[in-house]
Amino acid sequence: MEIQAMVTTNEKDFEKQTLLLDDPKADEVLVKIVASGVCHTDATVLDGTLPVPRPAVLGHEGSGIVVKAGSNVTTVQEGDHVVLGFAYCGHCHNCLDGNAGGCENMMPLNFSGRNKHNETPLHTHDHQDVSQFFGQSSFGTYATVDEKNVVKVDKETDLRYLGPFGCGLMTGSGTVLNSLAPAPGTSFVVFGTGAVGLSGLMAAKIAGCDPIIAVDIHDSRLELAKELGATHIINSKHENPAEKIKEITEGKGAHYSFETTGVPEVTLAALHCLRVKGTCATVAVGKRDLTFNVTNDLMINALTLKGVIEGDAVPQLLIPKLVKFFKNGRFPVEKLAKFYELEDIEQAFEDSKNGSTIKPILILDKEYRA
Ligand code: CXF
Repeated sequence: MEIQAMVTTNEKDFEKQTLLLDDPKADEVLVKIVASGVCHTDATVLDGTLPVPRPAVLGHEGSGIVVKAGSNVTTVQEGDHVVLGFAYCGHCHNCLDGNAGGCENMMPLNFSGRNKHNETPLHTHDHQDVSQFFGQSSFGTYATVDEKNVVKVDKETDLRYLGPFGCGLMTGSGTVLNSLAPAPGTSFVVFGTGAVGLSGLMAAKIAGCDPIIAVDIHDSRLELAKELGATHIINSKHENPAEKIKEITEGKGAHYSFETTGVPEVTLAALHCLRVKGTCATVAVGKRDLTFNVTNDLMINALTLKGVIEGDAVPQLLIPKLVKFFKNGRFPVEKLAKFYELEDIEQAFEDSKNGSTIKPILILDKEYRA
């Protein structure tokens, strides 16, 4: 079928084109995309930090409605509302162990441009392959995806807000709920109050952390962090975060820190603010190297520094929980989101980069009504 998509070519970051999309195979689902979040990882593909073969259709925070399900598909049917998650193999050790975020095939399945059949369902009219991204490519009006990429959600919830649950918001909340798994009453610090950091903060509140400390360089974001549950805020332009955090935690330091910026100096601060045996989780994609002394900055305080992908989550387990939290007001994503038309994609990326919008969401189906 023909679809409209924003194509990333060698010449242009985004060009609206008509493409051909393959019908779903037996284990695949055709989804009409309603909306798609814009995530920092899309931008890291544009700047070459995490390359994807071009031409490509980016976008990996899609939400939509099932149009057709392949003959072997059992978890969704035509008309179901779905959030699209990342691609995972389902058969490696980590997938079988309940950690699809740690899928051993994560990079080829999500960044090579091809799916598990080593194919892409996207083509130009002159039969050139177009890379599929994260097994979905949600900057297009329809997507043909593997069944494991779709998570059924209830029909009452406004689908336009749910796409980011498939990546950024799952990464932030899953890192806290699954990976750090803090006990109630433990201290938590988030460095960076973008969509990932704030979803980690909301999850820390759900988990019962206290204190919850947010660190950033923008006062407006810190105010929002307070509204969402931060008990303390620190503008690291004006205060030394590690010293201030020690003060707040009676001289001991925090049990947990969550690093979302990718800035080496910030990562070091996220280690230095911890108490003995504390843990820092990082999810950031950054370009610059970090130099640190393994003995003094890590070992001597028995610290753990761990990288986390996609919140150590199985999307089918975490996303429905997040939707429940969204509906009962404990995960107020609407406070982070701003809607854009697909044609304004460049503006959406620009606003995300300059910090004026925390989570841009592109509307692909203008007719959709919640
Ligand atoms: C990505 C981050 C880089 C590794 C794969 C998963 N997460 C979200 O965009």
